Amino acid sequence: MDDVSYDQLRQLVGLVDHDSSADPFPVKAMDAVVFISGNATQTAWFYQVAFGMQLVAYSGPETGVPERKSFVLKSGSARFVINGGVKPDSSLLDHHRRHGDGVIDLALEVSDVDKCIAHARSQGATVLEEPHDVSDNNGTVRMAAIATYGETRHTLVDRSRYNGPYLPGYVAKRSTVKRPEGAPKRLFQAVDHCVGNVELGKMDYWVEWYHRVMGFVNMAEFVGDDIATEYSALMSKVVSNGNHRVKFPLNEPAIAKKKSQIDEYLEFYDGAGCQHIALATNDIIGTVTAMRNAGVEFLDTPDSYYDDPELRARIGEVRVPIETLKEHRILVDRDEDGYLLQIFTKPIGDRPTVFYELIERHGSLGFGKGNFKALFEAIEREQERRGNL
Ligand code: TYF
Ligand code: FE
Repeated sequence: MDDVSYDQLRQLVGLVDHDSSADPFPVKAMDAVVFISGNATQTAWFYQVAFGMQLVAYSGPETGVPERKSFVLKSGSARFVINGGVKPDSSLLDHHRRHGDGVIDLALEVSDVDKCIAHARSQGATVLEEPHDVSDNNGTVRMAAIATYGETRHTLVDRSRYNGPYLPGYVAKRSTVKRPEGAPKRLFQAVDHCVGNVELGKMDYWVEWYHRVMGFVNMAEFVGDDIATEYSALMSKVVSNGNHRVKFPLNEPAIAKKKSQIDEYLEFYDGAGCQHIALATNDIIGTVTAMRNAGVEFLDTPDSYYDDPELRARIGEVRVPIETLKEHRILVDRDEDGYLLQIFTKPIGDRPTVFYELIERHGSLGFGKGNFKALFEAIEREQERRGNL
């Protein structure tokens, strides 16, 4: 898988052993995170400069697609596709007018598109695109699509008979951006999880939908009533495929003392959608340093977080001194399986909607539950600065 081995992925995203032969909707991996941008040309440049991604493929007016431009970027096994409208009547621009920059498609790699669609349909899912083949001289891809929360979709892709740079119709295209001296070769190796924000009262509906339609299972970590009213202002559950390669936390707003960050998202995105993408790195310090040097802004964590003796006792030994984590504002959490390091960017676009997480796992299969209090307080400080609290 693009020079990220299964063993590396096991550590990076916390895989568990799973026999998928009886799965009703077997999912191999994320195929791509697909975005709409108000300016794909410049957004593709942003991901190369600030996220160190490599441009690998392109389609647009020059390749016979007059209505839109699509840039395909990679970092290890992670693939992003950035779409922008060219023709004023492009349907992409209608989506962008309403939601702004964001994720339109969490595309999944599957080995049997027809089997997945048959199962999804039998469970009441909305089929947006029937299974069909697309071909060029690099081979054939079988694809289909189903609707998930909001106006987000899951395209299903079987690329086992294809060896082009992305999909038929795309041409190979290389980055002209040079990696800064001393920066890591790659800033991240995989997508760890993709989080959906859904409307109040809809979280359990979507958790159940992922069980029923895609055979996903619940992961242990959740934010319940107790944490929600105390400080998080959100409820959250996590669903994943059998081996945890694909993990989808789902958040809904909670009625708490302050306006929920999820309500802020739903207001500015104008509905349910993808909130954050967590990127797995094996060198979070190198990654954060390179991204900060390129101008990416991260949430700030107060000194008191690092000076808290309870935290220090709970965390024990991690691969770097706590002082180093403090210097970079990286959060740390430990559970029975191991520990993880994580940090969150501020929203990356104009609207307070989509942001990123960097995560370095050392055995932990969690999502940083021990950091929720510090994290949600940091998010609320930003909400306040935006005048949305
Ligand atoms: O994905 C997760 O569940 C963690 C925790 O606005 C989290 O990263 C949840 C909500 C949020 C930020 C982080
Ligand atoms: Fe996360």
